[in-house]
Amino acid sequence: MYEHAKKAYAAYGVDTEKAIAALGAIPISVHCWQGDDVIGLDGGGSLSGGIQTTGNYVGRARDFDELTADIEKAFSLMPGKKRLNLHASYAVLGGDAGKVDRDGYKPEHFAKWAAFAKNLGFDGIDFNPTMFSHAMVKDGLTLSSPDESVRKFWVAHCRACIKISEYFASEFGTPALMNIWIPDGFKDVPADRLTPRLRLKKSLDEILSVGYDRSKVTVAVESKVFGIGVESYTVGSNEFYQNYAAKNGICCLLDNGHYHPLEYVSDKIPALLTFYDTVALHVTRGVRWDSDHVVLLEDELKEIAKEIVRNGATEKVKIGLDYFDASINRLSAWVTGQRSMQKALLYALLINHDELKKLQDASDFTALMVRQEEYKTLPFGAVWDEYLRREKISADYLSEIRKYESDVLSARK
Ligand code: RNT
Ligand code: ZN
Repeated sequence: MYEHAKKAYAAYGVDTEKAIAALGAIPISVHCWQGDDVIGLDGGGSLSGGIQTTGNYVGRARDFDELTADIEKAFSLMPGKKRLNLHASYAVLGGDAGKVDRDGYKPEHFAKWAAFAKNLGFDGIDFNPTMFSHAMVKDGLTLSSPDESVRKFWVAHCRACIKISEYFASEFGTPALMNIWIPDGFKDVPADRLTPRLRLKKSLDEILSVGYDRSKVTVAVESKVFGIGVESYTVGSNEFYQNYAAKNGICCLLDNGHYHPLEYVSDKIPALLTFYDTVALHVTRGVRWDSDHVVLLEDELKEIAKEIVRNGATEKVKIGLDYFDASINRLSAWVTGQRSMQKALLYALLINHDELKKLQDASDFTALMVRQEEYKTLPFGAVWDEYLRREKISADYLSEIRKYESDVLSARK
């Protein structure tokens, strides 16, 4: 079947061998937080900050050993190059538990993660300050808080996180992305939309002044349109962060659940690539809202992948995953989402973009439409199966996961 597919694609001027090789080299940063419903290990206990997991499927990972066991199993079923995306709330505090708070976290609190990820051959670790699920989130505010002790606490946390990101970059020899997302906003109509943003700007300035090696750490800022309980105003809006990033030489992170449902993040990628060397993504699937459903091979995901591939931006665009489903087997959720991203990238790599671009420039929109439709029924699945075979990954992950569920997860009650 692969030989047949190879010929079918060759007729379009597409080399399936090149596509397979290119796919294996594109890193995907896989989030650790699908395994435990974004609870973390540092005592937060429950999720807050306008984000939510729903469902109560058996087997949530409750500690470092369970979470790493699940990551090891799930990641073994994911093809391609993988990075681990960690949140600060996954600190392994050991004897420092109860003594050190998030403003004092150090690389040593993440040494176990670095060792674990190295052992499994990950490309690197990306990092995120955790500014939710914590007592110092006051009235829903962090970096934009009018309470100086709150604002300063979170500035210190982010500064600490930059140092931890730098540590990960040094350990792995690959740059780490450090993404800042805050829940700050208001449920109802605010009286002042400017001052909180001025405070957020000041906080970001103070964070970046920590002094760090920009070749090792890429700081990103993630905007959002609204969250649960903060529907009327979000301090870290799209315009706010895009301007901040542009003026300060940092990176924008686009989460495709964070815009109005009629906006497309696929279209925002080339807009940002016009101006930025690096663009970061949180790939998710919003169903009617920012619901963070498991990523599936849908049209918008294919469009996102096309924008990365056809603009030669596989190194510029940092692909990260961000979804959390607690209503189904969490490992299956993890693997399905990661494989969907890989499939979308492969789909995009199996298109003769030069030909399509020429048709566009020649205003031959008739042929352009016909060609694009033809790609949809080419034997994509045969190339995908061949890719999995070469990655030594079984196409069937469901039975592996079911076995893990009965052997390991079902005992977690
Ligand atoms: C929330 C943001 C944020 C989080 C993770 C856990 O709306 O998308 O990225 O989902 O950091
Ligand atoms: Zn996100």
